[in-house]
Amino acid sequence: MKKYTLIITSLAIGFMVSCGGSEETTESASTETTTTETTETSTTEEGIAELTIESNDDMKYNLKTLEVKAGDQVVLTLINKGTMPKEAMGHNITILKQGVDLEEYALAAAKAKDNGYQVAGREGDVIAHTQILGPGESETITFDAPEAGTYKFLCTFPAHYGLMQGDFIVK
Ligand SMILES: [Cu+2]
Repeated sequence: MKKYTLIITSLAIGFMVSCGGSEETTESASTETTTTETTETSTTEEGIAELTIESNDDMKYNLKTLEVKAGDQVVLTLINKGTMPKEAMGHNITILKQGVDLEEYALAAAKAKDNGYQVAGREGDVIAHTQILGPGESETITFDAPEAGTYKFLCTFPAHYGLMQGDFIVK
């Protein structure tokens, strides 16, 4: 635990140094080596798929596909990088079960503001979803990957699904 704290601290210092200018190049370079090792050990744990997707004010995700393995525990984080108010440009990620019509679900969800833009009574159509996130907010959801196949994900904020959708692929 103590070692971990030290690594984080040196990481932060390294970051500040590298932002400060080019004088301390040698020092920040050696810090980066440590950082890489830490990242590898924390994300390659067997059976856990850690994924991060971002949303923005252009009504877009930064990824079109998310891929995991059947049987994985999925730890999915949505980060809303936008700055516009939640009421105007909020985002979520909603992963639908197979056979659920994306457009039809999106249109029904768009009317469900009081339910976080999810359709009440149709929880069985959804594998997992985050809440609607405002600017700078993030949320991590954890769920078991469904059986192998291609599933659809979307943002259910009104009128977003046209641009904000993609494939959640389970191999
Ligand atoms: Cu959205």
